[in-house]
Amino acid sequence: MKNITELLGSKYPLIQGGMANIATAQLCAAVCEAGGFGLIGAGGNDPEWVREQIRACRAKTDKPFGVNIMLMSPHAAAIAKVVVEEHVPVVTTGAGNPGIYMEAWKQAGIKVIPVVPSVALAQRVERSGADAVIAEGTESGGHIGELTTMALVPQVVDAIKIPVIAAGGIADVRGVLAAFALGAKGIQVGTVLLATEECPVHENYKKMVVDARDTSTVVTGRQTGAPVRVLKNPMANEYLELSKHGATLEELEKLTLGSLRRAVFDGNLETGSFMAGQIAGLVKQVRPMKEVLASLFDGVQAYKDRLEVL
Ligand code: TUI
Repeated sequence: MKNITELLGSKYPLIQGGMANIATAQLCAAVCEAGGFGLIGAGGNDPEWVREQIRACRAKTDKPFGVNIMLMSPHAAAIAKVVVEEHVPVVTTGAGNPGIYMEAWKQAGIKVIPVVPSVALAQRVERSGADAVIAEGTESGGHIGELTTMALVPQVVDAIKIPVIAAGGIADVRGVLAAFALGAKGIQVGTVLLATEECPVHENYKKMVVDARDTSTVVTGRQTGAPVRVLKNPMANEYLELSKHGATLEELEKLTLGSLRRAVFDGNLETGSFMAGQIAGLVKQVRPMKEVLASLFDGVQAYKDRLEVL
């Protein structure tokens, strides 16, 4: 079996999360230059924005990088064409089943790595030709599934033959080792990348992550069928309060409209949705990207040797 660094063409077996509105050419190139595998996160943006970001990233790095397609986006089908036209080598997908695009992507030689929240979807995407999967636990930030990383990863590993990349709750050497102990061949991270000098979010977003504790995240949108993990703030509290009192879908959607952009671009602490994972409490300072990625992998062997196993 090909290992993940060969599949991706990166130094480390680390893939960057999709991170809508955050994973621009700037973040993607910084991840690649630091030895990880970066992505342009299409999020809810239109296809031409994605094309521009791909081209902007190519001007910043000669390393390979991919595109993450959020399948709930109304632009998903058009972006699925852009990645073929722009000869993007790797596509990751989130928030749905990429089945209908697989044939075109495989024909174009694109490596496809869907995010899966369950064994059933992992098996389905393996059958339709996926090259690997990202098993993402509910600890993650943003749109999430039900299962924890600890429960999901080994069950997916046992159910399929293609490599599994673990995601959700990983922010240091211990998380990396745990992922590999569960049978993963690589990791995907998001939250730990928010607290990097290169990450193009408002300073308030970085401060929210650095100041977070273990219990600082909540899940909004459980009732609407699109659960999203965010850092607690007045916006999240109001959302939860409204949904507890039987607010309609429309009222809830009105509240969240544009809230991710308000967090990322304006740093609006009251009305922004600051998506982040449960591991935010472990992230204590803003550091250069190279330092963050090196800190995830450089001490792995030493930590493994010190592990007391039973
Ligand atoms: O997609 C993510 N994380 C995201 S997407 C996003 S943008 C957004 N904003 C507001 C509401 C909704 C989305 C922010 N964060 N992670 C990957 C992920 N995929 N998590 C869960 C899933 C998933 C869920 C169900 C993947 C497939 C799936 O399949 C259902 C099916 O069709 O079988």
